[in-house]
Amino acid sequence: MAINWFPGHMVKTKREIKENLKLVDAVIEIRDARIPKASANPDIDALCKDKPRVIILNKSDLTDTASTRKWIDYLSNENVKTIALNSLKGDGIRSIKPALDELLKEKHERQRRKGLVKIITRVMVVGIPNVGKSTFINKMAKNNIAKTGDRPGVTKSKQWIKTSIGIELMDTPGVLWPKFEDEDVALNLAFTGAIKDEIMDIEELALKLVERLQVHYPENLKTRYKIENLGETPLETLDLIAKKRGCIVSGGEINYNRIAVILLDEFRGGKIGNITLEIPD
Ligand SMILES: Nc1nc2c(ncn2[C@@H]2O[C@H](COP(=O)(O)OP(=O)(O)OP(=O)(O)O)[C@@H](O)[C@H]2O)c(=O)[nH]1
Ligand SMILES: [Mg+2]
Repeated sequence: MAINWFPGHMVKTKREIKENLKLVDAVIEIRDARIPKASANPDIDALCKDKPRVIILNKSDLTDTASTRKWIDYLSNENVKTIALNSLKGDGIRSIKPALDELLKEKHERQRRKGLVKIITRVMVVGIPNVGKSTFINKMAKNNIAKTGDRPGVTKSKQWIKTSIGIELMDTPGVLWPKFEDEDVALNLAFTGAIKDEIMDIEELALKLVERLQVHYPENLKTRYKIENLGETPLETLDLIAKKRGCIVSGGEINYNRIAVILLDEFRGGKIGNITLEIPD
């Protein structure tokens, strides 16, 4: 499936990240726990390689716990701490400060030796569009300062936000790389809402999602749409789902656009169940 992506302001953002890195002690990279690989921007990896980093697997309320645990083990190392989070509810949010303190232990000790009493940790929050950066920041600040929304591209420019626990957070617009080499990566990003629906063929996208779920999570599809036997092909299954949802126009034709919107919406909202689309290599 061709996704014509025009990077536009994303290029500018990349340059800004480089500049902003000079202003911070650490980086919090937010990924989507349903797609920890596809949601890791390779640019961010390279740009942030010299900074202590916390990787947040956000929206972990939408994934299956066993897979998330595997990802935590897989991604963590000496310089990177990985934490699963539900930023909407705040589950896991209390482990952020200890993780940063641990990563910055030596720096903080140096600062204390120099007589600094009040240590402020400045952190840049980065991640692809729509992963929940602003939601996370609001939770940390116990305040809805940063604007959030259920579509990519809500945050337009950087903004500093203070918390009461000595951490200052820089909210940034989501960055996505300009070209998707791997179709699975592009699809995973599209399924979870990191790419604007307007630039995609959502009927085809919905069909691809059915194809994926039919292989890896057939029971979830059956339960959600009350279907006893899924179709032989993804299209047959999509038709069954459409009929169950009454997406039929006069003459018995299926309204594919309507069922595509419903299906993607329900998947993104976790209504089809706890689903992880990628497992560690
Ligand atoms: N289920 C679930 N939804 C979340 C979570 N965190 C954020 N969301 C939702 O994800 C959507 C995007 O959140 P934002 O905080 O605006 O994302 P962002 O990364 O700042 O997006 P941009 O500014 O567009 O790059 C919103 O609808 C949030 O309510 C989470 O942990 N779980
Ligand atoms: Mg935002």
